[in-house]
This record gives sequence, structure tokens and C-alpha cells, in this order.
Amino acid sequence: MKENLSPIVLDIAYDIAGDVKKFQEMFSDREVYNLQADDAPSDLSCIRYALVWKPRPDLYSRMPDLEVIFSVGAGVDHILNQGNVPDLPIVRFVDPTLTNRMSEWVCLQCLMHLRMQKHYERSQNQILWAQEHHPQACELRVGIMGLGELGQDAAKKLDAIGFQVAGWSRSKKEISGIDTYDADGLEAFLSRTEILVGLLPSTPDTAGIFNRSLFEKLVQNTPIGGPVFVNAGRGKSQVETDIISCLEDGVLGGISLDVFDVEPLPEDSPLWAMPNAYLTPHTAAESDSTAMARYVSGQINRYETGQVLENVVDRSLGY
Ligand code: NDP
Ligand code: OXD
Repeated sequence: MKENLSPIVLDIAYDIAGDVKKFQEMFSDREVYNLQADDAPSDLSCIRYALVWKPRPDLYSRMPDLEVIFSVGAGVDHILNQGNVPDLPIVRFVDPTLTNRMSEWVCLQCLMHLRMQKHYERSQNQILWAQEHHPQACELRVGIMGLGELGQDAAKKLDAIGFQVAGWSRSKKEISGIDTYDADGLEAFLSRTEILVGLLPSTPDTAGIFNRSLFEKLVQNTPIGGPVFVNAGRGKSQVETDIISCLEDGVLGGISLDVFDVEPLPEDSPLWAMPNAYLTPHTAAESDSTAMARYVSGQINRYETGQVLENVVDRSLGY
């Protein structure tokens, strides 16, 4: 073992060949074991740190000395939903590389709906010169559900572009230039919102929250034709049959979805063919391997020098 420091185990259920290399470079003084690799060690009894996405069911029972669980993502539903999670700190990934990417995605989607990008894609395909009038961003009210690391940054950037921005979260926030609502203010928040952005974690409380009854409470006559729903939080928060029927009967005028109830989105999902719909394959904000390796290294360093770990999940809240 290098330097006699505890190794790190990576259990990430997707192709991480590149990621492992980045980790090995970052942890030159520690072993990094990749459980997806053919030569993965079978004895994990001395491991104190694990970085996981959807951990295999027997992982924790094989690591009696585990002390900290690191999440590859900002969300931790994939860890908590696996069951049998030991009562250890779970540190989620919070980093500007992820936050910036998410804000880019959110701003892009809001701007595409503002500037009727679907109309121009269609007219370009038909070789048509079809000009439209566009409101300015300052004429549109965007509302963000979830004002955490990602929601707050997106709110500030949408505000800088000129949108009228409000945010809703369980506990009230104070953000300069942004109207904020707490859990009790949901109805008031929805009744002023024309583009609704979801940046909520998946928890029992948020399951199915984006449904017809909620969409019907959004401002229906908007400067862009109808309210728009943008979601990059988690698919379990949205009722996809309601989204489809709301697009069909005009309760929603458009959507941008990066997350889905089932991923990959099944080929026969009607969402693929919906008008005024932008779909991306859960790529709004990827976890950058180099940044993640730096982050995990920094947190382990804090832990081993007696400082508190950052971004530890509140197990009672589920995020
Ligand atoms: P945070 O934990 O920082 O923020 C979560 C926000 O949601 C908080 O404002 C919290 O309120 C609010 N919230 C949670 N539950 C409720 C509820 N029941 N009612 C009202 N508000 C609630 O998370 P992040 O901002 O870092 O990430 C948000 C989510 O984005 C992740 O959990 C993940 O699912 C998703 N994500 C998606 C990615 C993608 O590529 N599509 C990439 C990264 C993350 P309060 O502030 O009061 O606690
Ligand atoms: C995350 C994600 O939670 O990629 O970070 O969805």
C-alpha cells in the first residue's frame, strides 16, 4: 500500500476508465481501487472511503471499516434508495464546475423558449424566412423550485440576463434581486410564474410534485404563449403523463427536460415527439472527474486533519 494511507474505493456503475486515471493521478500517495475493474481487490476490509453512484448491494457489508461515503453526484437519491446504507456521513458533490454547467443549461433553456427557437428550427428546415416578435427577458417571470447550490446560482444568472426571477424552497432564502418564497408560499409563487424551473432533489416529499394540478396554477397567458416547464432536478419529481396531457391541451406551452422517471427515456415515450419540447439525456451538469478527484481529496484532507466535512447530506431530509 502506498504511504500506508487508506485506499479509496470507486464503485460507479458506468464506464469510468478515464475517471480512475484522474483519481490515481490526484491520489499519488493512496491506492484507488476500481470495483468495476477485473483486477478489483476482493478484500475491502481496510477501506475507509468510498466514492459511489449506484453502489452494489453488498458493498457496505464488505467494508466494515468504512468511514465516509462520497457521492459522485450532487444528488444522493441513488445512494439512499439502495437501502442498507450504514449510518455514516454521505458527502455530496458540490463544485463550481457542476454549478456553472447547470446554470448554463438553465439559462440556455429559458432563452430558447424566450426566443422561440423551435419555430426557427422548423422554419430553417423548411427554408422559410419567418420572423417573429420576441418579448425581452425582463418581460418574463421565471420561478425556480429548489434554491440550493444550483438553484441559487441559476437564479442569479437568470437575473443578470434580465428575467424577473423568484425562487421557492423549504426554508426561506434572502438573495439580492430575487423574490423568495418558503414552503407555505407555493401558491403565490406559482401564480406569478411563467417559466417554471425544477432544481429539486428526489425525496419522498418531492415525488410527483410537478403534476397537472401544479401546472394549472402557473400563469396561463404568458408573453410566449403558455407556461414552460424546465426540469433538471430529478425525473421522479415529475408526472410525465401529466406533462404530455398538459402540452396537448395547452396547460403547458413548452418543456425542457434533462431528467426522466425512467432513464434512459424509453424509445416509445411520447415525450420524444412533443411539440416545443427540448430533451437532453441527463447531461445538464455532469460531474467533472478532475474536479471530483480534487474535491474528494480536499474533503479527505479536512477529515483527516480534524475539520468538519462539507456538504454532508441530512439523512432525515433525504438531500
Ligand atoms: P441542494 O441540496 O443544495 O438544494 C436543494 C434545494 O431544494 C434546497 O433549496 C431545498 O430547500 C429545496 N428542497 C428540497 N426539498 C424540498 C421540499 N420538499 N420543498 C421545498 N424545497 C425543497 O441541492 P443542489 O442545488 O446541489 O442540487 C439539486 C438537485 O439537482 C440534486 O439533488 C440533483 O437531483 C439535481 N442535479 C441534477 C443534475 C443534472 O445533470 N441533471 C446535476 C446535479 C444535480 P432548503 O434550502 O430549504 O433546504
Ligand atoms: C447529480 C447528477 O446528481 O448528475 O450530480 O444528476
